[in-house]
Amino acid sequence: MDKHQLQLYFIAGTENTGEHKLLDVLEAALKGGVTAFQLREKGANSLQGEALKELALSCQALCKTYNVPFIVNDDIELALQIGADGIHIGQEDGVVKDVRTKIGPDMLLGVSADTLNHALEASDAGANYVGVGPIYETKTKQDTAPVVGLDLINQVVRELPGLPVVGIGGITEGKAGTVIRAGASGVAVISAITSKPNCEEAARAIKGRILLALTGVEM
Ligand code: FQP
Ligand code: MG
Repeated sequence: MDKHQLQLYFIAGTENTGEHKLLDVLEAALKGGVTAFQLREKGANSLQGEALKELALSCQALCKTYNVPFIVNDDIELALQIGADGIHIGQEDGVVKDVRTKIGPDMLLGVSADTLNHALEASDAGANYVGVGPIYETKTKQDTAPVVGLDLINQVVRELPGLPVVGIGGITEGKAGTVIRAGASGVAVISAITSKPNCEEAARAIKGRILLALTGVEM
């Protein structure tokens, strides 16, 4: 995949924004320059079945108008059913090689890695990128592994130079540049966008930090 598509990877579901607001927040984030979107519908009140499929189709259509890949979290069947651009799975969501077989060669496959070994395995099994984290403490997700920090990004980039890495977990506008300088191709955020009153400006500000760090000018 083109690693530039991972520069600012926005993740959200209705628990992060409220059901009626998700599409508004997504559109604002897209206007602000996010380069990928992952629909992560989780939590006690999460949409299921037809309602989830309709939401996914709306998000997909919106992403398409901005030419941004639409990626589904966890739900391989849904991703296949609607022809999503990609699927993201964690270590507990399936065997990476089996998922690759199921989705075929063309759909993007992202895999969470909280060790170097996870990243090596994911790469071997046909992952297009790995999500490495949590880089910092986060309150958005409850069941996170201990913080892995920037060292793991460094390590993965060194050992697997061809595999794009996305940093995730507790990344704010102020920290985005540091994550990029550690070698990540991009950063993934939820609350750094959804918790802000102006999501478009929040996205634009983070994107600015990322682009600056990628040019190396500020170093
Ligand atoms: N990295 C990324 C990405 N997206 C994610 N959703 C995760 C990591 C976490 O399965 P997982 O994946 O450990 O937890 P959950 O399914 O609750 O999100 F790289 F895409 F930013
Ligand atoms: Mg998962």
